[in-house]
Amino acid sequence: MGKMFPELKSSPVITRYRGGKPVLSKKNIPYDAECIFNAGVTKFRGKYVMVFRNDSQFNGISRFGKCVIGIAFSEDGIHWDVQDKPFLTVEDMNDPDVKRVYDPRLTVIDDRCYLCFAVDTNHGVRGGVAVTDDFKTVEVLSLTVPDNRNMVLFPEKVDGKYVRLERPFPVYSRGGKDRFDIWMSKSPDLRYWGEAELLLGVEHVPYANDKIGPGAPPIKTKEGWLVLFHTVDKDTEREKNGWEPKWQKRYCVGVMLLDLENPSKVIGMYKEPLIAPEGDYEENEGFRTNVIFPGGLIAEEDGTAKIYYGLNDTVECMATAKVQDLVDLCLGRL
Ligand code: BMA
Repeated sequence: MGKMFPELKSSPVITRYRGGKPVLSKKNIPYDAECIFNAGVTKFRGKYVMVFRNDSQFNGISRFGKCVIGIAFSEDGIHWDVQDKPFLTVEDMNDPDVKRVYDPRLTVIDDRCYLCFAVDTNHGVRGGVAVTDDFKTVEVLSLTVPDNRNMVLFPEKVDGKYVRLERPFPVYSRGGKDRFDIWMSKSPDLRYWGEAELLLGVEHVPYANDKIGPGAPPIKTKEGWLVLFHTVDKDTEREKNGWEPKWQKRYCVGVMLLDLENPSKVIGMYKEPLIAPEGDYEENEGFRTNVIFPGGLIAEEDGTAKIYYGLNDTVECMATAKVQDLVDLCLGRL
């Protein structure tokens, strides 16, 4: 199992919006909704856009019968106008092999809005890249071979190529256990992906013992690409929690900085969690417990960062920080 990490705390540079209470939850959704979480958020043509995962039709034990990707718009990134209909559903994929679409991420590149999302199929989990200009029609550009997910796109080409972070989960070669890392690959056109290389392994994160994966799409700063990722530590001593019969993982947010010209080079990483689950609401309530799952990072003109995260696979929350503080944490200045 490896090392256990009993106490993990969030960095003091983080402020939880409304003390950690949701910015979006099932009560805001005009259709069948139970758990609203793991959203992707970006700013597109002057408006904030959020695409979120909505699980519904809970079986009372551990599974949901339905999962769609909903959509909401906002003028301020805080108050959300949820659209009447979901943005993307299994039916939209027109592929009988697809069973579920979820965990969307958004990146604007050259005034087009790109979506990365996870696609469960009868033959494994595939990572999708799609594009939209109007949030009504979506064109799927590529789907990975299984098993891969948690993909995020960089907001511009680097050295002439599109870049993404991704998280394959090779169980067979890793002893049948979770032990999954963050990878990077590149593309000339967002359809054909290659030049895959390992970016960050679980062993590089001092407070993870299980798996890590991309979280929010990277943002550009003067000193490097700023990346929020998720980290998992597992402790078999953890009891049943939340609505699930057994849940022994804890998800935190990590932060790292990648070289601007050569993003496969990690130039700094905060050695502790940026955000860790704390307090009763985060540690004991919801479908699962102890899950902070980042999916959106927006840098505002005043130097503030908005960090969007799914909490406990149940609601969507937000925290703020100064972008410079996040960079300074990565570079060991704080
Ligand atoms: C991961 C994914 C996420 C989820 C997380 C915590 O494996 O399924 O969608 O938020 O587990 O349950």
